Amino acid sequence: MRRILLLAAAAAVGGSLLVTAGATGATKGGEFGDTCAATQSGAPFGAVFERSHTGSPLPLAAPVSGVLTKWTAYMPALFPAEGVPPFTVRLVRVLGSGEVEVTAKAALESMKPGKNEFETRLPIEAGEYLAFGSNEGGAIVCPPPSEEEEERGIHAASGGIEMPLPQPGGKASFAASEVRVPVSGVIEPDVDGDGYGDLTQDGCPQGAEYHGACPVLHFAPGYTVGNGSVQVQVKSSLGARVAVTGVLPGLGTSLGTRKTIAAGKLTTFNLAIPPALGAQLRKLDSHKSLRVPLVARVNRVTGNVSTDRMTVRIPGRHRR
Ligand SMILES: [Ca+2]
Repeated sequence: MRRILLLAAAAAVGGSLLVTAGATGATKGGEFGDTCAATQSGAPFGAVFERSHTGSPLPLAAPVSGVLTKWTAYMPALFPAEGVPPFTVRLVRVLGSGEVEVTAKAALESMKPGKNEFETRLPIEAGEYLAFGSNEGGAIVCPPPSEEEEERGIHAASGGIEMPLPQPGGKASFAASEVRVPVSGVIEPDVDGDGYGDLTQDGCPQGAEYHGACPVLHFAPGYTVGNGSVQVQVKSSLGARVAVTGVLPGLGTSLGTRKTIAAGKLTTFNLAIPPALGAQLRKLDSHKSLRVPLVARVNRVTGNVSTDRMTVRIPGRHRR
């Protein structure tokens, strides 16, 4: 007993290290499917998807759009080691009475007894279902509600798809069934729309062009003020399209330029001094200077993750 308690505590600590508070809520919101443990195989379909089940703790259809990042199959505790073909899930959308379209398909996986968890990365739309099956037929399912459960008003509705199962983009007819389907899935948001789940798969959910870390930008501390321009240098941790801009306080005008820079190399940006700024500088005593705040920003990365800031001082040009 003591051993079991210790293991449970270790699992709780491990779990809390892996998920942040925000991720927990989002992951919970994105769980769907049925966690019933399969007890029977050989349902006369290639794949089955569950549409409803009275009192189901989870929604059966995808509750939100995003990326399917994980799917879990709950196999019988006693399960033959051999002779079971690999299984997978297809995402299906019900088109009308008795027809589905397959929108995506995960990799085929070998099943072991009990809980089987698999990572995946499939775009999913709200309302789609997980259809569980193998390429060789003989779906593994949970039994339909018992007579006694039906008397208590518990019903299940599912759709059975016959062989051969369609590939993504294909359509198939389905037959109504009352079996339950032992698979659940986790959906993560994909705000940048790059097909990587923003919580666990996307190192840069602020920009669709980056899936690892977002680029990190740095201004070199020095800069040069010329007659018609200001030169600054910027370095990026990754190749990136970078814009350097400055807003001139009180002038309502801005300076800026953009270029594509290679990873890890200081690159010069030449910021032309606009006429309005030139005019102001000619009125400003040469022993004074104008402070212009600059910001470097990676194109199409939102927020402040891929930005750096510096202020340049541009001396006045009025000599008495
Ligand atoms: Ca993403």
